[in-house]
Amino acid sequence: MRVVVLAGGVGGARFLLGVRALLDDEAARSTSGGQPQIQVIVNTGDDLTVHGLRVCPDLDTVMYTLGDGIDTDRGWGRRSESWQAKEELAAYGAEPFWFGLGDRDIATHLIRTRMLDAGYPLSEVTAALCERWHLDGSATQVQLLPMSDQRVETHVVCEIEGARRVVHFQEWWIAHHAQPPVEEFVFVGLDDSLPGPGIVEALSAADAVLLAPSNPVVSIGPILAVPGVRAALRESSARVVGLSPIVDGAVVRGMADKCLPAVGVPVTAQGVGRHYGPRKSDGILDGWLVHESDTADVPGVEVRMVPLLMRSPEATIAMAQAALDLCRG
Ligand code: FO1
Repeated sequence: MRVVVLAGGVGGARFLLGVRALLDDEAARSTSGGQPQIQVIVNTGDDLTVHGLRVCPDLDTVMYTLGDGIDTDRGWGRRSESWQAKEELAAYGAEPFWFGLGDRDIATHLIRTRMLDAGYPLSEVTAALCERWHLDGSATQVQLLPMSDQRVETHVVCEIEGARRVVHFQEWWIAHHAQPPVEEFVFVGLDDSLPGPGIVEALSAADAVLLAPSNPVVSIGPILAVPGVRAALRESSARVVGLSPIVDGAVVRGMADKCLPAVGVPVTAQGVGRHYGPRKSDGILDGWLVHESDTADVPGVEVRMVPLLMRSPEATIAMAQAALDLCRG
């Protein structure tokens, strides 16, 4: 079975652990012997350059999570991390002070930056980095596909201390705690971007396409905005099922509740489902999973209510099961 998952950072990475475990279980029980595959289309709009290093937060969060190197409390960066380099940089007065560069994490950025400078595209850099992390499950092959090899960066037009400013998403999110009211999110470089290698093929060959419970605006949004991705998804012969990131009327983690109003979408499971829209008309969804306590009427989309809190590996596997069941119709 070939499953394509569109994902951002922390929530998407956690969900992928459930998808991989489920496909491993199914492979162990089935006699067909087919090797299940997950291809993750990952948001790169969060990417930024700090201290001369190219950092890809969502790619790294997915890679570290599936490779079991993630710090599970933070949800990002490495377990058993230290911050010596960060402290030394601050002692030199080297900005930005607000970005947490961990000593172990820096090795990833050094290799990525060196390979990018040598002319390797981000997709090949990502494949090289993933070699070390052994993302495959006991039976399931896992491949990370950056949404584009061209740079696309999410910048935020917002008001800071009374002045209209445009800052990188990471600065808005980390330095300003997503507090400045957002006028607009701008995906810089989008017009010159192409779907990353393998993305159109993956969507065309998929047996199921899932939208992880990631931020619809700054994680799933940039992926769908890359010219050609949305069309390829709509043309896929697979059913497309999304999982609501708004659970029990609230955001589980992250800042989707600060992002959705900026694009005029209510912070509800129904609002996000309607924002994605039915594939039968000009949207992208065939199915939409909402939490058991939420209601959602999304015309043209089959809605099911299931537990959507990833409280345990079993709960996450059950979510993946519900999503694939809805894909299988
Ligand atoms: N998030 C923070 O809240 N503070 C940080 O200092 C921080 C540093 C950081 C470094 C590398 C990385 O891969 C992620 C990092 N994050 C940090 C998380 C990141 O901002 C978010 O996970 C995503 O970009 C939003 O989905």
